[in-house]
Amino acid sequence: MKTLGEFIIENQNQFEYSTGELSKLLNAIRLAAKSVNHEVNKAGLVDILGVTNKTNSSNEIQQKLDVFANEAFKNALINRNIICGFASEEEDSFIRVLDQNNKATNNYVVLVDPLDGSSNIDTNVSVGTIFSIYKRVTEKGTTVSEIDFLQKGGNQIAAGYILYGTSTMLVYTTGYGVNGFTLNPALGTFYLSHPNMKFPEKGHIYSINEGNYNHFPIGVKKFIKYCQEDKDQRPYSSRYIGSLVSDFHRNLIKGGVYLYPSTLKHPNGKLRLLYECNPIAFLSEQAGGTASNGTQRILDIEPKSLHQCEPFYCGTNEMVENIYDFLNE
Ligand code: AHM
Ligand code: MG
Repeated sequence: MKTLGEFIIENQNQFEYSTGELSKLLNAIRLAAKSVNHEVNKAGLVDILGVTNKTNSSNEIQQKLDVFANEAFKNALINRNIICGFASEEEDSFIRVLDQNNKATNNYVVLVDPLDGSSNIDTNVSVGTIFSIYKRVTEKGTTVSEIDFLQKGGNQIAAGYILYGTSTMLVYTTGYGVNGFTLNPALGTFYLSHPNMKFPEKGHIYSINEGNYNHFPIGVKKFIKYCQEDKDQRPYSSRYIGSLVSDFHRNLIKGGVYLYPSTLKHPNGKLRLLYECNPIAFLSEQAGGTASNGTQRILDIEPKSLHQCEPFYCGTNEMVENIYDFLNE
């Protein structure tokens, strides 16, 4: 079976800009993923469970593993002189990265959600990391500015996630389909286990935090009732882990849709456009699915701020279209 390292090298000529640079970058992500995986797997044995006394940019309490994962990805990427900028769900602002000559000569900026679904850590439920890579729009050599990060998702060069689940997987796309790699923990090597991942044509699963039902838009309520009807091949199954990466991964393999609409507490939805919606939307489209905020394709949205939220509907084409129709009736 092919390793992730071999796969990256074999496919590096797919990049029109620079070959080696993006490969190095993906290798740094692979390394950070292994380090976070190692730490996540020790949860319960060492003092890594629980919360810190800090909050992140969205005013959410940070878990200790949130902080560890953020540092792991930040260090792996910044110390290797391969990026010119870094932004994270756990940081208030973006970070400018300079080379040894005090210039920003690299081409790419990376955005991460270091530990998605982190409220699940303390109960041994799967969590993930999400990453997204763009080519800078400002001139090479100058320091990066916010516009390098506020690009629409359609500009992504690569995106992916690591799922720390029953097994650990790294799934990514560079715009040429989606490929999944499973970590062999004994060898510390990722192997290509899921080549060319595609959503099944028909989905039978819907994933939503139904506790917020009373506050959902009427179209979402109608969609839920539609899923529950005794008709055709319905009712569909309701499955919600509360970790986007895990819910998306299951829906990608089995066929389904993930919804995070506007709620009372989160009027624009809870998921962050840059760190969560865009990378998952890119993967989704590359796997033959769709991602929308209910009125617009996610990858067409022009971001206005680093931590902007959007309602998120993502999965098989038919199911997302169905939601879109109910919302726009
Ligand atoms: P996080 O990045 O702070 O963990 O938040 C994102 C997570 C998603 O992974 C998950 O789908 C959602 O928040 C769960 O939210 P809720 O508990 O409101 O259902
Ligand atoms: Mg998250």
